[in-house]
Amino acid sequence: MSVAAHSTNKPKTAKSISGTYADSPAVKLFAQDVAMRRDLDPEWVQGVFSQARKLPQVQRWILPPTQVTAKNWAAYRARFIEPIRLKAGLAFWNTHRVWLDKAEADTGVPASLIAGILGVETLYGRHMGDIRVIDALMTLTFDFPPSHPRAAARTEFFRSELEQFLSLAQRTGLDPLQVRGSFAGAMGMPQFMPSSWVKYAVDFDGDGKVDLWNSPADAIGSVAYYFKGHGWKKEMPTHYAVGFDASRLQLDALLAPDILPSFGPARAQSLGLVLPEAAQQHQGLLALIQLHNGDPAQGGAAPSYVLGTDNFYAVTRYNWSSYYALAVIELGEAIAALRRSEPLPSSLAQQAK
Ligand SMILES: [Ca+2]
Repeated sequence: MSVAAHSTNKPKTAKSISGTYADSPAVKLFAQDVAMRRDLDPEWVQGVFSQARKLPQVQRWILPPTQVTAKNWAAYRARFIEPIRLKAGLAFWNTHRVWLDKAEADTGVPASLIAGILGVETLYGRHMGDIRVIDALMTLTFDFPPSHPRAAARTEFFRSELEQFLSLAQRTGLDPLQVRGSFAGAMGMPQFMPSSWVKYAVDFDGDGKVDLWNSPADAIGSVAYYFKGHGWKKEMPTHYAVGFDASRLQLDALLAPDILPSFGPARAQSLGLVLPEAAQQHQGLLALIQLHNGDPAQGGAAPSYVLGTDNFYAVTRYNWSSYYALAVIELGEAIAALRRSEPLPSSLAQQAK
């Protein structure tokens, strides 16, 4: 009997169980623990866990890229501020302007920022992810790749998200075996992780349930409340343009705190920055945000710089990247300009027609 023939004669049950978590003692122990702490039915929790599947592709996708290419703001920006997203954003804003206006009035978070987030995250609900969230979160909790540089901390993070996902499903009547999202477990038009859903998601259209997949109103309101919860300051700009006085520039000192606003306008100027009038009057601290445009040694352009405020920092709480934050902000501003029928920068005007 060949090996192949032998393997096809395996009992069917063995095949159906492989790649699941049904027989894992660690999972059973965790199920009991979660059920007790979260006041859930232990049999229900174990039943859900035992139907989850380990996804090897999730283990691969969670790893940092092996080939590190130089960061490139111009290229990153071009991925998001492009004709399809601009058009979809304009249509979304026109269709749902009542909810965007209400969100801005309730929280002070600009409609443009909300439109920018939903555009960058999912192209206004077109790409919300089709991985079962339970499979993603179980894989990242019980089979997180040990080669990841922060494996222990990330495992802990996903364990907590898994718990909150179950608790949320139980509370809201969502079927945890049906819910789909990104490979990291982010859900709906705004790609909320379970913990963000628990803390910030709102029933903005008042139909009695929070639905971040099918209710643009709920998605809009939830993004606004996410930023309100992360310290959004009404009327404050996200960033200013900035120049340099080469004669007294201390770039290392300015870049040391990274994206965390750390310098008052006077201090920023003493370290060699040239601030526009509005930034000189800014009430609060500023950060010098550096965005690389490829490796200058390989023919890349010089970096781009902006002065970030506390509100720029708040945008990075959605996704911890200054490139992400500025893309979101600029996409929202470009759509706002389209709504006002203002001419776009020439690079976009042709494309957006
Ligand atoms: Ca709702």
